[in-house]
Amino acid sequence: MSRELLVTGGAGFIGSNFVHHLVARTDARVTVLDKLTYAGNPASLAGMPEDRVRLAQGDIADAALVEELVAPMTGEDDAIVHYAAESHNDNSLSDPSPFLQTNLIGTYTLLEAARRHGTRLHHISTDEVYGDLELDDPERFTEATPYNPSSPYSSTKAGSDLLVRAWVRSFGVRATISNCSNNYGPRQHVEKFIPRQITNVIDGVRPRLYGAGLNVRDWIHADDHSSAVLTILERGALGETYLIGADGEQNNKQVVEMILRLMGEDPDAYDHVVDRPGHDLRYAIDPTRMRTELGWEPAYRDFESGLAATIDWYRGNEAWWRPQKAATEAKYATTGH
Ligand code: NAD
Ligand code: TDX
Repeated sequence: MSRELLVTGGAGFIGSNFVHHLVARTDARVTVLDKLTYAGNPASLAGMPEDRVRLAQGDIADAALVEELVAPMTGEDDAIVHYAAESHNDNSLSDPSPFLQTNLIGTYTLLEAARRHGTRLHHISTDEVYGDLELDDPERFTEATPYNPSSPYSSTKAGSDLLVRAWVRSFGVRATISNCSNNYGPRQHVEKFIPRQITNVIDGVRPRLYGAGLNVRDWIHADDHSSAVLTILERGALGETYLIGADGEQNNKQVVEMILRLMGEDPDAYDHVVDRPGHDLRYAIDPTRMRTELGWEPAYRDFESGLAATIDWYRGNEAWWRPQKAATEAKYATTGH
């Protein structure tokens, strides 16, 4: 019998990418549990076969609903793959409350269901739990780096990781954790840096760079994140944490200039705007463990060509992003970003 997976947050950017990946590479049957907040979009699951993927709209913090979905998952290989989260740092600075509810209480609710039923759980987290690095720091983040989150978003993700670790140790829950660097690719919400700038340029609006733009992010294509998560599900050791990255460090200024150049515009045609409070300077992942212990390798090795393909996707899929664009920019206008 094929494995059953409960993918939380599967109508968001990275969770939906994982569902596409599963359908193409495995015979798994998938239930997506997603609240369909402003960040969730059922159109991201368009084309998925109905006999393999079903969408349950609901909240991961709804214990009765989670119980109903997890109880029948009795196969040894069945698993919860937990992507659902409030995911945007800027939103967490305006209103932290949904971040505490979803990222902490939601994760707790899933852990309790996994504990009751002995279900495997893989928890998706972020490199932001480690805080930030200096630009010239020779060390990158590893599985041993101490937690030091900066924002309401990253502190609630850090808290969710610690809950998973405690449920492993105290209750023997069969769980793994992955902390990934910044993702890019199709179907990312237009609030995030890369799609915001691409869609601004499509609209004839100048890209907006926070502060001096020297902050560094370690970009990985979402397809590579998905292949890494599937690798951990198949070969990861229970109780362990894996860091996922693809050696993709770029500063924000370089990324904006690359977008403008790839879109046929003057690479200097952007504006510096007010910086993000508490803005992390640099993230960088050392992915050695994924490569040496699990034999995983990223497929996208050239950021510029991955970015060009992402630009093509936004050009060709305006119907997917257009409905969110005006409201997103109206929200940014209230903070000067
Ligand atoms: P996203 O905001 O695009 O998607 C999040 C999804 O979760 C949405 O579909 C939303 O409707 C759903 N959701 C929110 N609250 C919910 C709730 N209470 N119950 C059920 N569903 C709910 O986010 P993303 O960028 O796809 O990130 C997915 C995961 O990956 C998050 O856990 C995030 O912390 C992690 N992550 C993201 C990145 C990145 O670069 N975007 C990097 C590393 C890790
Ligand atoms: O308009 C912008 N201009 C700008 O300069 C926006 C939206 C962002 N930025 C900067 C801030 C960051 O240095 O670009 C960088 C990337 O910003 P975001 O896309 O907001 O991502 P970040 O804050 O780095 O967090 C992302 O990566 C880690 C995801 O949103 C998180 O969910 C993930 O955990």
